Amino acid sequence: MNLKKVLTVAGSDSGAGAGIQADLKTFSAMGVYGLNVLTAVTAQNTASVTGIHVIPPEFVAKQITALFEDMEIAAVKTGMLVNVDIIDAVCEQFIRFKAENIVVDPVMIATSGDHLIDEQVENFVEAIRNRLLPLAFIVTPNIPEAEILTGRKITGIVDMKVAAAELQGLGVPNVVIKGGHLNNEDNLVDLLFDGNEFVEYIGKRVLTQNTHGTGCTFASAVAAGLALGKNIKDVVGDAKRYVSYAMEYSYSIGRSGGPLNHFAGFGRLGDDGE
Ligand code: PXL
Repeated sequence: MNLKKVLTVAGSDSGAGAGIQADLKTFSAMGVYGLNVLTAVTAQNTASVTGIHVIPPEFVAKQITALFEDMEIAAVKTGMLVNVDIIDAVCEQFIRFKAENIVVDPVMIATSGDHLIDEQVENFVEAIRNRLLPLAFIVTPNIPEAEILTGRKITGIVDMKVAAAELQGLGVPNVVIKGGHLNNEDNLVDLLFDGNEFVEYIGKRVLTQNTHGTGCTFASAVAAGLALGKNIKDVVGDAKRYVSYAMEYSYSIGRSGGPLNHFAGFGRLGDDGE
């Protein structure tokens, strides 16, 4: 059977809009088999994160080991990694099992503004830059994350290119910076740098407050595309279109930003987001 297996190493969102839940829905929608390793369980709804229960790093490693010992994994996505000890444990297992097609979503702050790391930011950033990124195939920061990772202010496409080139210099072959947080126009630009050229993906801004889980969904769609053997330029374009469509038909549930409709376009499930 040629079913591709894709692993997410991330946190659980009890509201099921982001984290592991968004990742598994994305994998299912894209026709790959999703595996999941939990780093943390969050108590959260559409409005805020009210608690984080961290999984011990040894147990994160144990989950990864159980999966790689059993099957071939075509791509891996990392999301909420919480602290440096978990980053180290995850890197160690990725090296041990020669994990391929690693997609790093450098999650630090939730859409709601709540912190998802339990660590000094400088130490966390140092571990992502120097230990995780050299193992990765692509990193997918949004503007605030790219600013934290590079220490540079990003106000437009020129700054995005400088930041992307700097991150690529850390040893990750591909960098995509998502431009959604530059809220100056109707159109927004995501930028891919593959070490040779910059590719700009221009999309229409989807006017919705239901953006919970967009970053997780984008990175998971990238991982699924890589697992299916597509080239990186197509993978990024497809992931962007997938997220936009899921936002267009998103669900207005809860009192704040609702979740995406990961199955928009799948017949009745995607009717109207009601
Ligand atoms: O979008 C970042 C993110 C990642 N992981 C978990 C989250 C969120 C945002 O809410 O809850 C578990």
